[in-house]
Amino acid sequence: MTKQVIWVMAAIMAAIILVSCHGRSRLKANDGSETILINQVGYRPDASKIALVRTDDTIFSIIDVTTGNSLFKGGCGEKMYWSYSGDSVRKADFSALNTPGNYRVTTGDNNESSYAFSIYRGIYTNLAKAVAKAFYYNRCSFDIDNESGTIWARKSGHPDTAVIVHSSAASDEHPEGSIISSPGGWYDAGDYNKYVVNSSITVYTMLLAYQLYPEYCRSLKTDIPESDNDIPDIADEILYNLKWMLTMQDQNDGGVYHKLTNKHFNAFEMPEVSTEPRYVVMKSTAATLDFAAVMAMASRVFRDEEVKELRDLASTCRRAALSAMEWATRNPNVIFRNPEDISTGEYGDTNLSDELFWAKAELAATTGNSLLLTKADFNNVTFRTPSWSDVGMLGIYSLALSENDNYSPEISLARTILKEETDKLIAKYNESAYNVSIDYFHWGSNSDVANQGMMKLVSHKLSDDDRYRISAQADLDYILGRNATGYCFVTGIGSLSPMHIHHRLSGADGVEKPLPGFLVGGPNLDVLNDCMPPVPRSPFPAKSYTDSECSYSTNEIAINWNAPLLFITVALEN
Ligand code: 9MR
Ligand code: 9MR
Repeated sequence: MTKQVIWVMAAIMAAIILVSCHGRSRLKANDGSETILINQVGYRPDASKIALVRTDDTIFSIIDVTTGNSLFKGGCGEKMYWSYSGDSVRKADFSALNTPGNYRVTTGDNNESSYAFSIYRGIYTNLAKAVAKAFYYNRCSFDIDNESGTIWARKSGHPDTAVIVHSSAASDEHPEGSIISSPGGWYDAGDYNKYVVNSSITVYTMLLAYQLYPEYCRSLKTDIPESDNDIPDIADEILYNLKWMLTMQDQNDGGVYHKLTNKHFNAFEMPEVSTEPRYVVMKSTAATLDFAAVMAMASRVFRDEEVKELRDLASTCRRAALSAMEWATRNPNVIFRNPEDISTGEYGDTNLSDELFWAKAELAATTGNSLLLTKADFNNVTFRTPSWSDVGMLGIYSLALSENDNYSPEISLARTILKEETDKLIAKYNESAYNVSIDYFHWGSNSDVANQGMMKLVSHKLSDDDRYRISAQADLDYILGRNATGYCFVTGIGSLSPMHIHHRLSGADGVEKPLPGFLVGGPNLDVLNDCMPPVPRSPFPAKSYTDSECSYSTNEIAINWNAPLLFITVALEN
């Protein structure tokens, strides 16, 4: 036999084996061609449960994975086109099935089958744990030991105890080239730098989860070195970054350095060999206002804790917030731009009205001092789904959730705005073929979905309106696989999840599996040439994703993307 004949026969054999695999009649091509899209983790018994079917079948079944029995049959909804994915889907609603178990969705004569998923109470505990623990894996200046880090144990790097003051950050007390100490905190993303703007929304989001779902957050064990102390693990994790943030404030004037960074993005190497000099760069108004906001929030959340360390920290944070606000009042428009010799992430933002509003709202909610915020402060701010550059809505959350007689009119205005914006999302969700509110796809689109879910859940907390919870569940479903790519977008979770994330720690550690619990940025069309030579990508924004290490615009991970996922996971488990 010639070589070619042997190859052809081997290919036919492989195809036969694949086709005969029980319960999975199609080879999953990992190219967005899955015919049944499903949340690959699963649901609580009382949740709404909807899969999306891409075939023309009008009937679907839910099959018990262990027995092969069909437990539920339903009709698929009407075929609906989604312009963002360029395809049509039908909804398969099996919300009525609430018996705990492990299942698949099948259609037709069971010739199409989804990935497996489960139904039970506590379904999201593993997910919440993984998503929270991802922050631990991204700790800077920290040894990830065998006990907590398992196969991802690694040496510490970037001690950041001798950080150089960049010329852009020079002051009389800290001239260019002088040294400050700023250890700890999380690496921002796939890179090894630390940015105050992005840290702020991240920490706020985690603090809000901790504040709104205290019992669950206190009970969640993430197996970190601090797990045995008397502070809940999520709070310990938050503290790791909060304490770093405090070191980014110049004690002489209250201003906050925008970032702590290498001059340029470094290679995909482990932290301990990544020894280029580190700099603090320029104080900025955005960083200082965001810092003021998150410090005010931290102070409010921790001041009533039993543990004295947390109460003391609350006082420190309050002072830090107030002095930051004073700096920002004196320097209202210091816009950050990368200095010529620095090329790492910019987190540049020219519109600071939302940052100012957020800081005022947090300080008002924390101090109750009636002079800090008026209704006029709401003017000129566009309130919408939050992102690192758009933080006005975070101030709305805090005000809407607070009670203070000094601020009754502002609080009720905040509640109105929150309801209006959430209802807009619900209207979009009701119209959407893919059962989501998202109708824009940018770098980090998955975090926009998660942040929309978070907005719905904050609204649910205030109103108990079940439409909000159901729609937030749909956002989590999207992230966990019910999207146009068919990927569960969280590493280590689900049946098809990213393996080649743009993450220096995962790329350089020699371990095949990426670090678990990270949400990738997700599909968008913002940058199509991050991979060279280019990797083929769909022209449709909701499908334009590639599980390739080079694709920083679709397959990087970031702390501000994980945080809202943690929030919705924790909230939906409650
Ligand atoms: O690794 C960097 C990632 O964290 C950033 O989000 C991204 C965009 O700023 O840039 C990545 O670094 C790339 C750099 O921009 C261009 N040269 C290749 C670098 C690694 O892929
Ligand atoms: O998340 C950021 C995204 O909104 C921007 O479009 C993009 C380009 O400016 O930068 C993203 O943030 C990256 C940061 O600049 C550097 N660390 C990695 C971040 C995630 O890709």
